[in-house]
Formats: sequence, structure tokens, C-alpha cells
Amino acid sequence: MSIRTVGTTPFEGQKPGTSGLRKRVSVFQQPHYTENFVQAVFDTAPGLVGGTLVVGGDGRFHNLVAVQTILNMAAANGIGEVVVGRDGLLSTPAASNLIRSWKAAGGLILSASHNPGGPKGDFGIKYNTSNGGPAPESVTDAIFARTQVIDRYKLLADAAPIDLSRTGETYLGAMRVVVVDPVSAYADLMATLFDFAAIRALFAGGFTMRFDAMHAITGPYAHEILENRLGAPAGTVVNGTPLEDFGQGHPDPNLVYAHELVEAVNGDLGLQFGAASDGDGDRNMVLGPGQFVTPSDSLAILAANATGVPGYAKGLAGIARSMPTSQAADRVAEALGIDCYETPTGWKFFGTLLDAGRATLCGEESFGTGSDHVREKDGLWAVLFWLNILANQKKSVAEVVAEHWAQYGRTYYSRHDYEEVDSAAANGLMDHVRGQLGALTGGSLAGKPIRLADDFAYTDPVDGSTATSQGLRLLFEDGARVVFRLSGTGTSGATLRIYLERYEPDSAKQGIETQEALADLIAIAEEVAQIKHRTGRDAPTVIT
Ligand code: VG1
Ligand code: CO
Repeated sequence: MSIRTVGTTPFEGQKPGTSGLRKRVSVFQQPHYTENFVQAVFDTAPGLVGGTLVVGGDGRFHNLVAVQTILNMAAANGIGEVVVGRDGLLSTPAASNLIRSWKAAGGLILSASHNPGGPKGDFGIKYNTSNGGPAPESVTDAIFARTQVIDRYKLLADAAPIDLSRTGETYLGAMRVVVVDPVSAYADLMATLFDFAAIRALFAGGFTMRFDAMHAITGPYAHEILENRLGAPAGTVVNGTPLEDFGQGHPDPNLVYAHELVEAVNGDLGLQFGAASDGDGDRNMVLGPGQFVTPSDSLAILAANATGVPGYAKGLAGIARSMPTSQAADRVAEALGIDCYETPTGWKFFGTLLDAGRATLCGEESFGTGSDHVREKDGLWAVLFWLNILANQKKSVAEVVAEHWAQYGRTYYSRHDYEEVDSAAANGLMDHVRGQLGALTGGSLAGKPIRLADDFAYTDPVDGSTATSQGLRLLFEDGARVVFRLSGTGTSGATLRIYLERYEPDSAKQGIETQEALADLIAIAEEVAQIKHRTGRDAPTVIT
């Protein structure tokens, strides 16, 4: 087969600093667009020529088109071997696992995560490096620089699409293509980490739960692991067949978009546990009847109970959390006498800590939890971790949470999102807050003294790389915090995120409704940022 070189021109691609390219499907469908980005990766990422590349996506609209384009271009660019999920499917954590187990140079994961899919929805491509994790900024910056000067990409002429419907091995030109079962290696990995016998016994004893795959990628994984391997009754997994448009839903496991699950768990079905995952399977939401577990609390609770789980029986090296994630995990780390790291938002910042063996568990407030078993956050992993804890302790979710708060104190926590805000207005709001930081440090708001007000900057303790402007923080003397950040993953307008947190050690005061408990901080956020006036919104789009 001959190689065809197609002339092209630079394009507006991935913003530096983001882990991948995330745009409307129609943008990816433009001539040369997907090809330019893929070629920019092949031109810059080390080790791919002659090496192994993992490819797969969350099954959203355009997934298969992009997979075939990547296969063709990989062959034309001299990639040695591609490992691809059957039907082009791989969850993000499963792809991370395959990159590691196949010792691949990297992987291309096709997803826009929790963003809606379908012809009018979003698509995305992200590049992960040989450790299995999202490419660090040095790599994404190089990819971006390449997209700014790209003038050609390579295709295989006259190559037919590869049949991805069956596992097995084939060749595309000189490149080996291995079509693998997307689920089995991942399910095997989970079996090494968790006490499957104990969880099987839990289900055999009549424990009932619902896992909502939200018509996205975790359906096949959850069917296999929860129902086939762990014996949960058929029907435990709902919305378990990946659909190209996610059933026209929004595969974002939070209280708003997964409200059907929340209602089912709180309804009269007698369910003891509920969980959901997002488009690409790296997020998780867990809850019990009357007890939603905030992702920040979940990280702390998993850490506090980790030694009861086989994969973590030896204890944790450390815990890492993103800056906006609550400080609940810090208190567990302190009690365990281990380090707790505070990183900028985005899983890529955990990679060096995990690789260096400094952190074992990591978490983000945005429904992301994971460990050193892969280099991505992992939705089903978190669900299995919770099931293992429930199986060990024979307690309800609410009891586990209440006992945690009694021991460590409760961290009231909420995130307010204002989606699709006018970009200029959102930037103006951030500038307005930024301008007050100096005066606020050492001052006070609504009678609450402020220890520090700053623009969060981070120096990686392993490789010394730095990241600046990662969120505006108001840190109060009593440990309360208000953080302002603009999302880096939206595809239209700006999304303003406001993170609110307050610590309550007194058990007698831990039963307040969250928004009420945070009311003074919500008022402070409005006072400092003039949110209503500047966004033109009366209320957040999503409150978590
Ligand atoms: C959001 C979350 C962040 C997460 C990122 C990717 O980013 O807040 O914690 O790492 O999504 O998650 P932002 O910039 O919109 O706040 V996923 O599930 O899209 O890979
Ligand atoms: Co995701």
C-alpha cells in the first residue's frame, strides 16, 4: 500500500494546557481537522514510530470514523502496532490500563467525557503517554505548537477500513492491528484489587444496588463485572448499552443529570446503593438512600478504609487531591501520618506523584477518584471500592458516612456551576476578583478573617514543572474556602465554577442542609464577584 501525503494548513486546535481536543462533532467533521490533530500527535509524541499505540473511545457519534482515520494514519506514519478495543470501544481507565500492560508509547482516547454526544453534540481526542496518563503540558504544548505550523499529513492510499467487530490480529500495510475485548483485561485488573468473594457474598445475601451507565461506555464493563463476575441480579445495570448519542442524555453523573438514579435510590425499590459513571467511564457518583456522598468525602472515606481492601492492604503512600477538592482527605492523611498533595485541576497533575510512588489514592471534587492501578480516574473502580467497604463493614452508606464525620469532622462542600456564560463577562468577573486578592489577604469578609487570598500556582514536587492561574482562592482563618475557577473543558461560552467549603468538627452540628450550612460563604462569593450582575444569572445552572 502506498502512502499519500496530503497538504494542509495550520488550524485552531487544542488550547495549550488542556489534556485533549474537545469540540462540536461538526468541527471534527471539517476536512483535514481530525487528521491535522492526529498528525500533530504523531509528529511530536516520542516512541510511536515502530512502537505500540492504544486506540479506543466511548462509542459516541463519530467514534468509529475517527478510529478508522487514526488506524489508517498510524500505518502511514510507521507506527508498529495498534491495540484497539472491539467496535472501537474503550473506557478511559481501560485504555490507560492497556497502555501500561502493552507497554505502549501512548494512546489516543476518543471522547468528550461527560459532554453530550450525537451529531449535534461534542467529540474529543486526547493523547495519553506511556505511563497511561493524560499527556503533561510539555507534550500538549508541543502538539499545539505543531498544529500551528502543520503543512501535511500522511494517509495510506487504497486501504479498506479494518473490521473492528471481531477480536484478533490483522495487518494494515506493515502495521499490526490487534483488536481486543475492551472489558476483559480491565475486569481482570479489578479482580486483583478488590475482594470479589466478599462482594459476591454481599450480593448473594440480597444486597441490592443500581448502576446507571447513562447509555455510555461503562455499560459493558458493569454488566461483566457486577452482574457476570460478582453475581448482582440482572437489571442491576441500567442504561447499559452504549448509544452514539447517550440516549440524548447528558452522561454526567451528578445530582442534576443522574436524577433518575437519585430518585430510584431514594424511592421505594429498596435499593441500598446507587452509582453512575460518565461518558468515558472515568467519573463516578455514589449514593445510598438519603445519603449522597460528595466526591471529596468519597476520597476521604476510601482512604480511611483502604487497608480493608486487598489492593491497598499495605496502606497508602500518600493522597493527592485537586485544589478545589475539599480538605476532608487532608484530615485522613494527617491521621494516617502520610503526605497529602494539593494539585491543580486535571488528572494529569497526579501522574508524576503516582509514577514516583508518592501518592496511592487521588481524587477530584468533580466525581473523579482513582489510584495507582492506572493513570486515569476510574469510575467503576470507585464503585467496587465502595462495595468492598460495604461488604467488609456490613453497614449502610449513611452509616459509613456518619461514622466518618464523627471521627474526622464533616466538611460541608458544594460546587456552583454557571454554564455557557458569556466569555467576556466570565473573564471580567475573574479579573474583578483577582484585583481584590491583595487587599483581601489578612482582611475579612462578612466578619470572617481571611488568612490568604491568592491565584493558585503549583510546582510539581517530582519534576519541578509549574502551573499558574489555577483558580482564585479565598482561604479563611477557620479553614473555610471559596474558590473561583473557569472550566477548561466547555465547548461553548465559559463555565464559571465556584467551590464552597466549611469544616464542622462538632457532631451535633453536622446535620444541616448543605446550602444552608454554606449560606454565609455563598453570600461572600456574591459580594466579592458580583455574580448575578456580571453573569446575568439569578442562580447556578448546576449545584452539586
Ligand atoms: C472538569 C473537572 C476536572 C476534570 C476535567 C476532566 O474540568 O472540573 O476536575 O479533571 O473536567 O474530566 P473543568 O476544567 O471543566 O473544570 V473528564 O471526566 O472530562 O476527563
Ligand atoms: Co470523563
